[in-house]
Amino acid sequence: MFTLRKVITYGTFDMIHQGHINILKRAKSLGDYLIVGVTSDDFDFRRGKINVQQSMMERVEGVKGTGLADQIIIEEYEGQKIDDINRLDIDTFVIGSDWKGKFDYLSDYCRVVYIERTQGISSTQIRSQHNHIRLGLVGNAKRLWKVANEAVAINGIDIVGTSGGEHDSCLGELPDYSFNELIDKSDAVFIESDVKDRYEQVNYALNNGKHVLCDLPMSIVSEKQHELLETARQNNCVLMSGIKTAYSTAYYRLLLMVKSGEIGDVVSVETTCTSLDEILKMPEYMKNNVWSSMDAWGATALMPIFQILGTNYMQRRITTKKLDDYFDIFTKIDFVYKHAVATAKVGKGVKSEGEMIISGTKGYVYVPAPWWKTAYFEIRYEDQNKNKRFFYELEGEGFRYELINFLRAINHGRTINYTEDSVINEISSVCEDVYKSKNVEEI
Ligand code: C2G
Repeated sequence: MFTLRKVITYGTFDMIHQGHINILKRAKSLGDYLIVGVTSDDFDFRRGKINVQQSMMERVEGVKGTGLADQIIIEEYEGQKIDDINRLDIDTFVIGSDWKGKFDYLSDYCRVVYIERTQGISSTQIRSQHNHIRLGLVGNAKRLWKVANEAVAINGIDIVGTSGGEHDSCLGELPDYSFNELIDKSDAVFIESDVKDRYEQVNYALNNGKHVLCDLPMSIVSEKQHELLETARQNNCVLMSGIKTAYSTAYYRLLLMVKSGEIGDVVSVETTCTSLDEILKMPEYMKNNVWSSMDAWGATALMPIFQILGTNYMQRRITTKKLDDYFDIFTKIDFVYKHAVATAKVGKGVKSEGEMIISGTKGYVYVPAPWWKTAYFEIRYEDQNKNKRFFYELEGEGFRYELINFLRAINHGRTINYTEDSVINEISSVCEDVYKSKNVEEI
C-alpha cells in the first residue's frame, strides 16, 4: 500500500525570495506531500522577530504563490511543532542550516533534516534595501529616549538625530539639530513635542514632503487638525497618529472581539487614565514643561470610545478641574449616544484606577490598570465559567509597534487603519473645548 510521505517546514517567509523557494523545493523533494507552517504575527512578535514587513495573510499568499506547498498551516505557539508532527503524521521535518542543532529534539517524533541555507540572500537584506528610512525625533528628551531605545531594534530605521532633546544626557549620542535642520536630514519624523508646538512642526514637515508620526491632538485648534490630514494627502505623505495603545496586539484584538459581537451590543464604554506629577507643588517655571491631563491622556482615553461607538453622539458633557486657564488636573467627559453611553476620565495631579470597562448585552470586557499598556484582558459573562482571559506580550512601552506600522505605511503606501481620520478629528475637537474652556463646566 502506498503511504504518503509527508514533509513539514516552518518559517516567516517575509517577502518571499529565492532562498525560501530553494528550501521549499528541497523539502518537497524529500517526500510526496509538503506542509508549510507560516508563523502568525503574534508568534513572530513574541519570538523577537519584530521587523517583519508583510502581514501573515500576505506571507501565506507568498508561500501559496510558489505552488510548492500542498498545505499551509499557521504556527502560533512555542511547542506547536511536536503537536503538528503527531497530528499530521509527518515523516520529515525540514529547516535551514541556520537552525542546525536547534530542532534535534524533534527526532524523537520524525526524521529531522537541516538543509544548507542559500547564501547571499535574506529577508533582512531585502528589508534594509527597501525600507531604509532616516527618522528624526522631535520633542522632550525624556520621552524621546524611550522611543530611541525601541527604534534601534527595528531594521530599516536609522535615527538621524533629535530636535529639542539637548538638555538630556540620555540622548547624548544622538546629535541635536534645529527643527528645520532635522527635517532636512530626515525622511520621516516622530513628533512628541508640546501640544502648542505641534501644528507648526507637522505642517512644516508635511510641506517638505516628510512623513509624520505625531501624538494627538496635533493642534490645539481642531480645524487645523482637519487641515493637516488634508495637507498630508495632498503631499502624498503618511500622517499617522501616535497613540501607541492603538498599535498593541492585545488592544487591537480586543477591538475586533468587541466589534464582532463577543459581548453583544455595547451599551457603555468607560476609560480612566491618570498620573501624578505632583504638579500642584511645582514651582511656576516648571509647570510649562508638564503636560496637562488632556495633553497627556485625552487622546488615549477617548480613542476606544470613538473606535467602538463612533463619533456621532448626541450629547457631550465635559467637567474639568483646572489649575489655570489651560492646565486641567482632572477632566471627565461624558457622551450620550442613541443606544449607548461613554465616559472618559483623565487626571494629571489626581490619581484613580486606570482601567477600562466595556459593557454589553451579553457580557463585558475588563482591562485592568494600566489598560493603555494592554497586555492582558478578560471577557466576563454572567456565568463565570464562561469567562475568557487573553494574554499578549507587549515589548517595552509599545513604541516599536507604532514605529513598525509607520515604516510599513511609508514603504507600502498602505497600512491597517488603526485610528481613522474621523476619530483623530473628534479627539481634537474635545481637546479644543477643554483647552479653551468652551462648553465645559469647571469645578
Ligand atoms: N532560508 C534559506 N535560505 C535563505 C533564507 C532562509 O534556506 N537565504 C530558510 C530558513 O533557514 C528557514 C526558511 O527558509 O528554514 C524560512 O526562513 P525565515 O522566513 O527566515 O523563517 P525562520 O525565522 O527561519 O523560521 O521556528 C522556526 C521558524 O519557524 C523558522
